[in-house]
Parts: sequence; structure tokens; C-alpha cells
Amino acid sequence: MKLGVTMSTMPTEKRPATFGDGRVSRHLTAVKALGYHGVDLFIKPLPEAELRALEEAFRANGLEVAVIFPILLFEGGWSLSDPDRERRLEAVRLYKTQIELAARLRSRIVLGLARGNPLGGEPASAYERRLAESMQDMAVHALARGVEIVMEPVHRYLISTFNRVDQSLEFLERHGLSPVKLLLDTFHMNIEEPSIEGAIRLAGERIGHVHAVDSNRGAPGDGHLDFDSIVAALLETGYDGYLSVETQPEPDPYACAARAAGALGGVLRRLGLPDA
Ligand code: LER
Ligand code: MN
Repeated sequence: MKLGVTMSTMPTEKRPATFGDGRVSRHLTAVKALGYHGVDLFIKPLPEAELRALEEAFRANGLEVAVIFPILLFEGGWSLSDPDRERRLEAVRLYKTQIELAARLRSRIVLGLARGNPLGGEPASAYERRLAESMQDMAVHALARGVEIVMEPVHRYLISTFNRVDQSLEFLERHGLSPVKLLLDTFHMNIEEPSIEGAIRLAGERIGHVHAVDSNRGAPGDGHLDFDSIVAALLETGYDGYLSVETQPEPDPYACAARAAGALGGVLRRLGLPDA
């Protein structure tokens, strides 16, 4: 398994980006030295020169972009399930531009809060039909460009749909969305899942990416989650992707990233995996 850490290409305090000052390139050498293999990037469309400089910084440091979060959609108030057809199609068009960005950065792309909420009082099936239609279009676009969409079950206080793995899998199954994988975030899972390990086993081969976050949005080891047991369950499914740290940067990004790399490295060693 590989270690990842979240960064934002623009200053942010609200998002759980471990490195949220917007100065991604400045931090890459240090996180590589801490043992990280890649970065989860909160990203907005950038001018070509800035994008090229960013690519070069990743290349020079031997780091991958593990996933991108297309925050253009959520921040612009776009929803992939918008009941207004024109607005929904525009949301899909914007998401496709970010799939193209992911293809260029050779990363996966997250589908999170941009899926939107059902209208008050409407049956879940109506909301799901609109979202599924958007996602089928997005999935074809992504597949053609070799990009994996990873859908993140998110806790109920942020969104009212697909809070758990079983709900997400059923939806993907029902609508023939087989190329879409899941992003499992242990912080959300701790709130929503009856058993984190059970949900991991249920997701099985559909796991595309993992956010390794403790119960308090801290680095693994800061809260009460059992990462030995969580990573062992991931291993049982055959998962060999990223464990990405997506934390509040306490007391600062470097200390937090170092603590997380130390804790996850310890877990991998105890499970007999090569040191990450
Ligand atoms: C938000 O809570 C989260 O977990 C991120 O991965 C953004 O979707
Ligand atoms: Mn997450």
C-alpha cells in the first residue's frame, strides 16, 4: 500500500486538507522525505503555466497525484442531481472538464458532495434516477480517458444520501455503474457504519481509494480507531492502493503529516507489509 496526504491548490481552512495554504509545490520535497508516495489534491482549474509548474514539481519529487477533488462543482453550487435539466447538464459538463484534468495528472477523481441532495418530499428513486443518468455519462467519459471515478460515502451531517457503503454499492449496482469505485473514508465510516471492517469487506474489490483519518479528523493514532484492524481488513480484500491522510492539521501540517506517516508505517510493518 502507498501513503498519501491531502493538499489544496488554494488557501483553505474549511476543507480537511492537511496542507491547506495553497502552496502545494513548496511542500512536496518534505512530504516525500516523510515517506509519502502521492498527494490527494483539492484543485480548481488553473492557468496553463501554473498547471505545468505543478506537474513539474510532482515529477521532480517523484510523487503521484493520487486523486483530485473537483471542488469547482461544489463551490459553484452545481449539483449532478439538479432537478433543472439544463443546470444538471452543465454540472456534468463541468465534471467532465475535471475528468480531463485528472487524465492529464494521471489521477483518480472524487465524487463527493457534488452529487447533491434529494428535493424535500420527493421519492429517493427520482433523485437517484437523475444522479444515475449524470453518472452514466460521466463514467463513459472517464473510462475512455483511463480515469477512475471514486464515490465517497459521506456522513449524514454533510449530505443525506449514500452515507454508507451498502447504500452506495446498491445504487451503483442498480444503475449499471460498474466502472465507478468507492472512496472509503474512515472518519465518515466511524460515524455511519455498524462495523468499519465489515463495510470494507462488503466493498471488497470496489475499493478505489481510502482516506485514513482517525475518529476526530486527526492523524491515525490521534483518536480511537483501530488502524491495525482496518488495514488488515483492507488487505483481505486485496486492496493495494493509497492510504491517504485527510486531517485537520494539528498542531501544524508538518507535525501532523509526520505523525500520520509514523503511525501508518507502524501498522504496515506490524502486518508484515513492506514499509511504505
Ligand atoms: C469531506 O468530509 C471529505 O471527506 C473529503 O474527502 C471531501 O469530499
Ligand atoms: Mn474523505
